[in-house]
Amino acid sequence: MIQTIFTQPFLDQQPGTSGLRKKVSVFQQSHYLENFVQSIFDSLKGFEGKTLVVGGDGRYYNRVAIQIILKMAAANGFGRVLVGHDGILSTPAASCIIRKNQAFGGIILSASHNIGGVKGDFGIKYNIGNGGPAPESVTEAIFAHSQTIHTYKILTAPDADLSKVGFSKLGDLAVEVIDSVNDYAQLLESLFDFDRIRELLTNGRFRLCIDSMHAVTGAYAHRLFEQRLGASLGTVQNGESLEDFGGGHPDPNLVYAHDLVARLFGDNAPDFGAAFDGDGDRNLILGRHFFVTPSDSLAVLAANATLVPAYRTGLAGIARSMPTSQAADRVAAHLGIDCYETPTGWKYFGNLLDDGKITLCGEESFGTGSNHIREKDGLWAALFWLNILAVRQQSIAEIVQEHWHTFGRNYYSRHDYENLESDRAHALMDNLHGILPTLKGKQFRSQQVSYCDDFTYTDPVDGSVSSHQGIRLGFTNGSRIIFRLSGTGTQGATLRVYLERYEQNAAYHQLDPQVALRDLIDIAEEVAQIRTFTSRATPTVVT
Ligand code: VG1
Ligand code: CO
Repeated sequence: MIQTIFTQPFLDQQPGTSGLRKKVSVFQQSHYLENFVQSIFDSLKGFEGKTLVVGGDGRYYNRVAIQIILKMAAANGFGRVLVGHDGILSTPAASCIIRKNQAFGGIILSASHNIGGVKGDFGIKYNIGNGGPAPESVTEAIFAHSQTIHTYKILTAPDADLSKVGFSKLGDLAVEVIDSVNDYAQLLESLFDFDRIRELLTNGRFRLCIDSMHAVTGAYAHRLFEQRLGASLGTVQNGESLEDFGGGHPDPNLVYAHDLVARLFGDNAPDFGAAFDGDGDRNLILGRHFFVTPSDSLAVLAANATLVPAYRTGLAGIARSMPTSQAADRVAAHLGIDCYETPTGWKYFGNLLDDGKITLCGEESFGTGSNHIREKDGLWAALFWLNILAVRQQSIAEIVQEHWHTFGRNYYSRHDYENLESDRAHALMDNLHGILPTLKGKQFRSQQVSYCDDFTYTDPVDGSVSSHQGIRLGFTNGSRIIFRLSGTGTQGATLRVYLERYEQNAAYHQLDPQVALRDLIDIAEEVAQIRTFTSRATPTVVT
């Protein structure tokens, strides 16, 4: 029976950089999830009888949320849902499945790299038919609906059995439980030279280590690396997916991927290491005693793309988010292709990919991807690197250093100040806004300001405008400092300070980025008065 339930709006359901993310306890309030799901459906038109893809990263509350969503999809008139086995789909796999089945859209349950478990975070986002995150126009419509919602529709029925692959019915809704890995693994296999990668991984010399951080990629990594590519059993560590990610923070960076970092920087280290985040869209790439900065990773992949079967004929263009370093721009200039600068968040790449303007894109926040799907893709990035290594037969360090030699090096670092009092973080940003007009032409230490603004993006495909996307300070020598507040946190505010300096002379390429960026770090403090506003002497996370 379809029931119409009366409810009252929650006023805090505004999606952030990537969907709605809140503490599990917030989602557990009665009607909270239902209100948001109904607001999604109410913002869409023409889905009657169509297919919806549903899956999540397996964190706590995933199972409960999926049952609610299925019953609401049934009550609202969807014809079919494709749901991952046990409710599991990595974010890139969900994107792949939406595209492959020409679904109307998908609902992905994840708070990505945020901690999980009963006391952790939960999240939900809607992806459109191209497989990518809904554009701002859609997320704003969802938010608007959530402000006035007074009823939602749900089917009264027993839970669907998601423990077996196969077909069942919920009212008139066809429920198809699909293998979480198959289609996605097949897609990746069609892009890369698996024979060559297999040769590398089984030559008896090359050693790799994959860290799934007890998050969603466990099953995917076992299947791809150990079963399909012949890597030895045990290659994938922390491969068992857990609802609380084993108590860890599934964020693949130098701080939180400490197990992997210890191995790759320890004695007798492997040749290659990769880690992925909670929902499998981020990647960390390490060589023996070598960290590849995500911005450099995008640039190196672009420069070597023709070594990979899927990109053999070259790239249409490249895009990077605004705070991502300009290393990729240099490769684009060299290749004679366009490079686009978008706001932070994968949703802004969708139009460029759909329109064929770009082939590769990436963000400094450990996200890299291509036109094969419409989400960033952690395993894809690791396979891309392995394909390059298999062809070039050099180490990661050699490849990156050669890259710097050819293109120069963009020293880069991001300093995060997490869990600040929201008012103080906003006061810091307001103060920056206030002084923006006075900064142009000013000299700070070795650097002179050539421009300063609050970044506004006009989408070249549909002309939509997104403003207030971060404060940029650009210097005459190409260095940059960017300030913005995170849109994915669930507690207080997080200030992100992005620092970039270009160095062409190969003789200087071996500096520690924190040393190379010293002047800019000091200027950021001087301009934004971070200590005064936040009472913090140092960042919480440096990547
Ligand atoms: C962060 C990153 C951004 C990324 C977003 C979603 O957003 O900076 O680059 O697209 O997370 O990634 P913010 O607003 O906190 O800076 V994920 O893997 O959390 O879906
Ligand atoms: Co993620």
